[in-house]
Amino acid sequence: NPHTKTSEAPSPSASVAATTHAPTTHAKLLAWVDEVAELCQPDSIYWCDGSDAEWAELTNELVAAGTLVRLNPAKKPNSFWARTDPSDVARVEERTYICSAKEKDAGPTNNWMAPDDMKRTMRELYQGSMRGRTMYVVPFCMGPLDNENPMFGVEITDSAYVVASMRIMTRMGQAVLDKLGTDKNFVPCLHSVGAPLNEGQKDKAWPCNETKYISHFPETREIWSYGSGYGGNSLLGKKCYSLRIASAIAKDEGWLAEHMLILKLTSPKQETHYIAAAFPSACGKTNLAMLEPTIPGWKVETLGDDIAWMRFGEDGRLYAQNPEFGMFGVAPGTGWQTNPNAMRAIEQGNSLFTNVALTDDGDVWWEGYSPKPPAHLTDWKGRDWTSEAKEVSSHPNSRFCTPLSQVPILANEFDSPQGVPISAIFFGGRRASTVPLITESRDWTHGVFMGATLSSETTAAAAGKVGVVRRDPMAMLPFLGYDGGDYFAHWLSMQQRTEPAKLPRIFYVNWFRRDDEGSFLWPGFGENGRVLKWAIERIEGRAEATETPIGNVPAQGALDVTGLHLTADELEAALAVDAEEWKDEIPMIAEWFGKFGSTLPAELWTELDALKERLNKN
Ligand code: GTP
Ligand code: SPV
Ligand code: MN
Repeated sequence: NPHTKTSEAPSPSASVAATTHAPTTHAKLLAWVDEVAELCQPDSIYWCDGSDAEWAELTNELVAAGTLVRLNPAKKPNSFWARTDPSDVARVEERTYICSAKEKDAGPTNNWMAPDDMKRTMRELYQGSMRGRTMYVVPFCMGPLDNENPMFGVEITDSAYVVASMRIMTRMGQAVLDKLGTDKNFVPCLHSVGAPLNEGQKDKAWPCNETKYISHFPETREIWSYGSGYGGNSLLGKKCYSLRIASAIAKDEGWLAEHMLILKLTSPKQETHYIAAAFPSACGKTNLAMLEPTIPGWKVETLGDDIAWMRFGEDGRLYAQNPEFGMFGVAPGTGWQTNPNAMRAIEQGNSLFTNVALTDDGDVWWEGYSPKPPAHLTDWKGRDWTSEAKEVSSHPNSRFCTPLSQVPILANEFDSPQGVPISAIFFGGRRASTVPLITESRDWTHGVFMGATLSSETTAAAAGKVGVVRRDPMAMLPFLGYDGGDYFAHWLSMQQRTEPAKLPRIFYVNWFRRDDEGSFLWPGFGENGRVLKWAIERIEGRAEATETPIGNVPAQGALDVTGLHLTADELEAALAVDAEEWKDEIPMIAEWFGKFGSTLPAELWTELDALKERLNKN
């Protein structure tokens, strides 16, 4: 084994001392690593330094273990293909818990268990869970290391796949330990796949456990994850830290941790605006973040594709920063026609591909990668696949994991400790009917109402039924670290934290409205630049809008459709506000708000009443 291990003789019962050869003197960290080693009983402990040599060793080991297959370097250099256990393919919302001291603080949208009960339950599961395995210590930082207050984490995991993924997704390794010094705070993140190995037992290519817990302790800022090796369940810097724990920190400190992309938009006149957008999982964030506008002279640059942390700057504006360092993007649908910039990033290699298909010449493929599939593939379950196959070649939630530095249109400000001032916030979901292409909110409170009532059809990004309409407030339903009513109040409170005129303008979009035949009414992707243009021109007071009961929509002729092959009827259908359809939403929204009881801000009930009144006048 090429690793520097801190213990030589593995024995199932003896724990290994973390302090021996540890590359840090951080007492709290060392004590925690010791405590976890004692509990999980790994064969050895390995401290990750984040070096290229370490990546090479880890990926070699994962190839030897059968977890990864090295792709053809002529196609995807330094890249690998992974197949998960077929049961471990997405986030598990049913098994995700917010363990606040009081149940009411987790709110009606989260699973809850008392912290002590959860810890007792999980300690039993962790007992000896790393036997026969290496315990990796992964120091990481969410956001630039040069931030005034860097947000540190340390993930302990028994999965080398997780370590390799964390190296792409976060700033990770020795530089983080150096910045942590001897006493800086960090969020301890414990992860085990829950598959201990007995003496001589052969490992599986994708070890995991049927029992899964993704647990968060918002008050003590801790994360405990067990049983899954997949994405948001195991890369604990992502959803667990940067959204669930960070949202709780943000509420205490007066900022926002959101499920949002961040992009920079430059007009032909060289005016720049930064836009943040919250869409539920698999509803278009990565694609919008990397957009290539079809309208001449407009340019998009990428800052983030999944998470935005927004804090007030000295000038009273909201500044956003992407805490991540890589993309964990939905593979199906990503192709040269839809998202050429993602393809350019992937082409450079240095990526992990999970649950996509493998071509015979050692490349990856998925539905939408190219117009025609190769004659033969190995599908995500490892079976022979041809276009005659009954099932798709790639799991609908298959993913590419790629460094953001490889995005050719990455904005220079990506690494800026100040972040970027946000001009507009977009909310959006996947709705086949009712919701128009774009609506501008009347004011901040109305915009918060739009976010709080966001609805979307469920996708393959989470285990469970696909295509069911549910409320997903601010696209944060699975990621709220505290009570949703308190979260809405926190959003409303932004008006008291600055001059309201300095807050971003809020819009609501829907790329997914369909016609009677079930086809998308709006072509989407690069054409979404037209919608961004209208929003920015609204902010600058240059575009016309029509008032409707639900907000302002583009006036006739205000949306730039030059060169777009869309009939007047199709455009009208994409933009239409049907009062009858919206009246049907009212009881659903009332039921949704009713769930929150006394923590739902009265302003939101007032907004609902006002909407009802406007619809009835119509
Ligand atoms: P997460 O990573 O799960 O948070 O997803 P995301 O919000 O980043 O979604 P992503 O951009 O990966 O898109 C998900 C799916 O929606 C992909 O299959 C895309 O091809 C598809 N999609 C994205 N934008 C559009 C659009 O404008 N129109 C249509 N019709 N489909 C889109
Ligand atoms: C999402 O589901 O919103 C994702 C993928 O971005 S995961 O990392 O699995 O959460
Ligand atoms: Mn996401």
